[in-house]
Amino acid sequence: MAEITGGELLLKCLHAENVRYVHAITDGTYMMFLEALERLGGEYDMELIVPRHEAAAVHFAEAYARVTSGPAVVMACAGPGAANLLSGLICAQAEGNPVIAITTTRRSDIGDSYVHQAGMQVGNQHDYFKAAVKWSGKVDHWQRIPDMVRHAFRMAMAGRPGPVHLLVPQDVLDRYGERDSVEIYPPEKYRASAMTRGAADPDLVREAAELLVGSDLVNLHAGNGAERGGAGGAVTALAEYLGMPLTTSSRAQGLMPSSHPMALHMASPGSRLAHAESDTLLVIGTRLGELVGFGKAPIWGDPATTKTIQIDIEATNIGLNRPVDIALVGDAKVVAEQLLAEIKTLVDPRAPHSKIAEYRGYQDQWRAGLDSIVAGYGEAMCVGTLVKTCDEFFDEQSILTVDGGNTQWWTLNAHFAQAERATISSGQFGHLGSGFPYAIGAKLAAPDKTVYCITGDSAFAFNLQELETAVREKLPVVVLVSVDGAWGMEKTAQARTWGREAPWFCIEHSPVRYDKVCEAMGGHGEYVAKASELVPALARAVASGKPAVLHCVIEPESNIQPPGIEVWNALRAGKAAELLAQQA
Ligand SMILES: Cc1ncc(C[n+]2csc(CCOP(=O)(O)OP(=O)(O)O)c2C)c(N)n1
Ligand SMILES: [Mg+2]
Repeated sequence: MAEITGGELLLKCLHAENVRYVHAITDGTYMMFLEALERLGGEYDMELIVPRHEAAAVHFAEAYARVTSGPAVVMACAGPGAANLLSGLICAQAEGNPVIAITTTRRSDIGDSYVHQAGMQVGNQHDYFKAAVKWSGKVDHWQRIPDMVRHAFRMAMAGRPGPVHLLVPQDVLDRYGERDSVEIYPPEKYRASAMTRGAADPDLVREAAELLVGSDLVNLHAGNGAERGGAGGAVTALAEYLGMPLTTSSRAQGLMPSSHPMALHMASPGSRLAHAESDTLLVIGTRLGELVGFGKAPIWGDPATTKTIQIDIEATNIGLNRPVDIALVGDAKVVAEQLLAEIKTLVDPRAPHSKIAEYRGYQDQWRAGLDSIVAGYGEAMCVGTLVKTCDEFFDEQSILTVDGGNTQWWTLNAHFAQAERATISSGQFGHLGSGFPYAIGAKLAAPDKTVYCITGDSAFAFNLQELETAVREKLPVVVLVSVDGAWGMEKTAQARTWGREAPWFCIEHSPVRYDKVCEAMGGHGEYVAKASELVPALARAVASGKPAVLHCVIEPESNIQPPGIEVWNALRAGKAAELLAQQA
């Protein structure tokens, strides 16, 4: 007979999920959890990572989840700590990242229900989390901790992953109970996502295989779900067997290495032609959202003539933006493997479709255009200079995190990803401030990989206090800050809507030396004003073994109409047809 606190019980439940890090700014309301962590953390291989802002902690956890394809945990205190988590969680919800957020309240006798009596640090916490996350629950009793933790992980990981919230009042954590009166068991016993990867209906797989084999040109288009499912190898093998051009959403870049002769860069005209000209679309793990014109013609073939097979683990994603002919509900990797096995029973391998070389030809021309923009700046720099240099400097397994307005646009357009789960950005939510914390989370998840971040200067400043966290935790990430001294993308918006800039928008920042900020926080700083200085500065940054910031001076003019922005302008204005006509 042994009594343990609610704090220890919570810790044991997280340990059952093999939680490695708890990201949290500590607080008096959960001292019993911290007491247990101090005592058992070594044995359980669980550590506390203390951020300098709770929203940044959520971004750490998001990136950790992306790199590992598993859940990640953040914790925050009653009231303000919980409030700060919210913006990060709203981002995680948009990005589909399974972050388990645990917040405390003050003791139940002075907690949320008494907010009108002016309790200190109380608020309608449960209510405002409910709107922000996939699922939110409150633990009312010591005995219910294991059930509620299990459900939190179950909900976070089921179907399309997403953040969840679990509220645990301080008195529930403080209370003692009999250890043996509750059961703790591993995720394989309670959540489907840990037990089975989810295969699709074999009859439908057969039907899909027949449709694919009977089609001339198939565009295999993969997204977030394929990346999350670690489906790169399976999807590549499938594309190779039938000789299909492979395209991806921006977040699945690198699923098939860009160097692979059948891969098309998401921003290249080759990708858009593959979408438009194929007889059949094989869509894996993506909702076909706004950034690809919602899967509609003329960016994509007309559904009346172009067949669509959609694979998704989330049944509610089927047919979301485009009517489908065959729906395969299941895990991207498993279903891609099922499909390939079935196809092998029908046909021998096929040579790459002749259209692929044509599309790659357009892609090469487009890429040469990007290169000449970069070369045109000479010793001056644009974001493309940073991206091209980093693509050559860092090894192919390195993880790139991206943030900023036009800096992000430039980077995702110009970067040629070579590895899966190695390009991380808030592509769906466009959440400024996420990129640098993403680098920290990625480094925690993959300590042996090089992690670097290319970020706009404004975006970086949202969470640059986390340099101190990176220094303290000895996480040597390299941050290239693209300094146009402005909220560059807002200049684009002004040009688009007003045809002019408006200085009262405070679009220009006062000068800040981001390299010096990093030095002041104990990291390594480099000031880079010329293209030829970049590689030596990167080499010194890596050699320093510390978190490093390269203050990269870019030409402000180069950051107002970045390459590819015309695609976004056309999509948002409903003028995709005109764009395609121009490119024809
Ligand atoms: C948290 C947040 N606030 C505001 C915006 C709107 N916004 C989008 S891009 C942008 C400017 C970004 O500037 P910077 O990070 O310096 O990148 P640049 O465009 O200059 O390359 C703003 C304000 C946003 N996406 N996210
Ligand atoms: Mg900027």
